[in-house]
Amino acid sequence: MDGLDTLRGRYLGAIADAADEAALEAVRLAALGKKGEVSLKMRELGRMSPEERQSAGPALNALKDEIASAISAAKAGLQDAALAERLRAEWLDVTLPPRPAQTGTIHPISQVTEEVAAIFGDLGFGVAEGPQIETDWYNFDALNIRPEHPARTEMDTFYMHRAEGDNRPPHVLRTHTSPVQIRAMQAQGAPIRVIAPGRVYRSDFDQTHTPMFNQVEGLAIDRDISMANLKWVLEEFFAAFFEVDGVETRFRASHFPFTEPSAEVDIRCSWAGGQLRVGEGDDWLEVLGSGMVHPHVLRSGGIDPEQWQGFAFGMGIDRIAMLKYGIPDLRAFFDSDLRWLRHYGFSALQTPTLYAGLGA
Ligand code: 2U9
Repeated sequence: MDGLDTLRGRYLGAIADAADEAALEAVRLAALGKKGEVSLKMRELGRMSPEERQSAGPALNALKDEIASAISAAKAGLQDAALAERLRAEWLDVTLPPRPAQTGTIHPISQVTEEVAAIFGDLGFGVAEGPQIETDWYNFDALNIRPEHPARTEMDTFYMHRAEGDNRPPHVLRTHTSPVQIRAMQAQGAPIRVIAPGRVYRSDFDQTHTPMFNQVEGLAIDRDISMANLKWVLEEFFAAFFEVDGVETRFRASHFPFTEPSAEVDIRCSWAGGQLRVGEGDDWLEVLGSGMVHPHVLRSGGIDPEQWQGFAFGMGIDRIAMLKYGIPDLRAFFDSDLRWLRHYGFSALQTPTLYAGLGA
């Protein structure tokens, strides 16, 4: 059959020149595809005399097989080359020494936040989070803090700038994490047990106050929760946090707009030799504010105070971190001084858990 040698030469050449699998596939279609040149020639066989067909048929079949096997061989060659290139590029020296030891540390505030979450998690509390920029409703009104309350003045609260004509409600940097718990009550309803750790902002700066600090608040609402449950939870918490067998608490009557009755809570301690020991001695350390959630506040969270009641508390994370880890100056928390962080920081590989030790 005429032209078979030409076809053979052209396609075997194209196969040898194909640089990748896509090019090979193009050659296959051009030769052996439905409308490929070899396939069209096969169709011509039908129109030939039996004698012609007898010689052309085997020749065409042989050409078809030769092209097909040349394509397979070229494909295998390309795949081998690709694998060899990958092996060359992804080469790994397993005898290299390990990277130098980690130099970064976990900030004591992050560490203590994790410790607090681990302890309250064990007591059945979830962790809730919320925005740091809040409406004045969530930060104040929902918490029964009236418009004339001094905490709402610009002396104490950072108000977000409002352009003239902006009719949105005033926004503030949250002054406590309580709005998180209002949002949690609205989202989950009762019963509920959550803690809300996070950054809060007050316009205050001196030796013992920074304009941003960290708080953790807790909330437990159920049918018959009382101050007795609060006392037990707090004593469990402080014993676990300070890693001692037991801690006695002392409740002193106080007043907050969001709780009624309210109490400030002290823990028994000793300062013998200038060193704090929690759970022993004759001194008392004020650590916390607390109380039974005010009915108005439950209503703000969409919870019926005729059906549900519960306790809430709040404490400064920075303060309990200073007490536990003997950190003398609050402002050092926010200096980003690497020497300080190396000294007071924690290993990233030691997550606080109750079974492996909190601050180990
Ligand atoms: C809801 C209802 C009530 C949280 C509470 C305190 C008392 C308190 C201070 C401790 C030191 C703030 O960081 S601090 O300056 N907090 O005394 N906080 S009761 O009460 C709530 C919270 C949320 C819905």
